[in-house]
Amino acid sequence: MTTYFISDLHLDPTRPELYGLLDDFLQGPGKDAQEIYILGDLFEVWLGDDIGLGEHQRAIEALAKVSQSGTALYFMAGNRDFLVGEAFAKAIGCQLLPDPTVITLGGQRSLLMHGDSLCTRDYGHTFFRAVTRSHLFSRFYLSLSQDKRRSLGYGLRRFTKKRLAHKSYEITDTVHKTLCKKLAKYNAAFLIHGHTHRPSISVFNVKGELRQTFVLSDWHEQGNFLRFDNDEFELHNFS
Ligand SMILES: [Mn+2]
Repeated sequence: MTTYFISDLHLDPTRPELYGLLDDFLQGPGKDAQEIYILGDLFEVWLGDDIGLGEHQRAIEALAKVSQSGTALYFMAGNRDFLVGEAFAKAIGCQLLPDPTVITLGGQRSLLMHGDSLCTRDYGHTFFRAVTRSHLFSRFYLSLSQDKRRSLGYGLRRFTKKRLAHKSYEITDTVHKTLCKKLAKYNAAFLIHGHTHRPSISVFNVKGELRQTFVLSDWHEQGNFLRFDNDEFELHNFS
């Protein structure tokens, strides 16, 4: 079984080259994928399926083609596209996954997350996450007109971008203690996540057992993926 993990493409209609990079991945390095896990922030912003499916049509069609050809697609939402819904899942032919999700890789329990919930030093985001990830919030937001959702959504993005520029490296990074707690709680050998845009592979000891963490990169001039096959992980950039 050849499995790929990608995240943080931040697809944005004002940056068409990113859609090109997704096409390159699906027709290039990801061509032999039997499974593709998308671990959040596939889109820079998702304002509801009715808006998003139109705005990101190019990516929707590319992903639908892949699932139609027999590759299993899985999608976990990130902090920018958490309003992805059933219409999106149907359009690309994927299964929506909760955050976190445990899967088995080479017989080992593997924890998949977007990663923002590991940044527990970022109180601002932790609060924002708690408020916006409630059913009440999404019901309210999705009941607004498309125009209202656009102005609120883009306004919020401008606000969070400005805030992020003032946050320190430590605040926006994952917290080691939180990470260890999660690995222990889910009894997982591996943790795979994105969000921080700080690609790395690290090994450490949690309660006497070695655990391994894989952090995916965001996509800009280059794309990035983690590949698992024959009990081996490879973290790669491509362009
Ligand atoms: Mn994120």
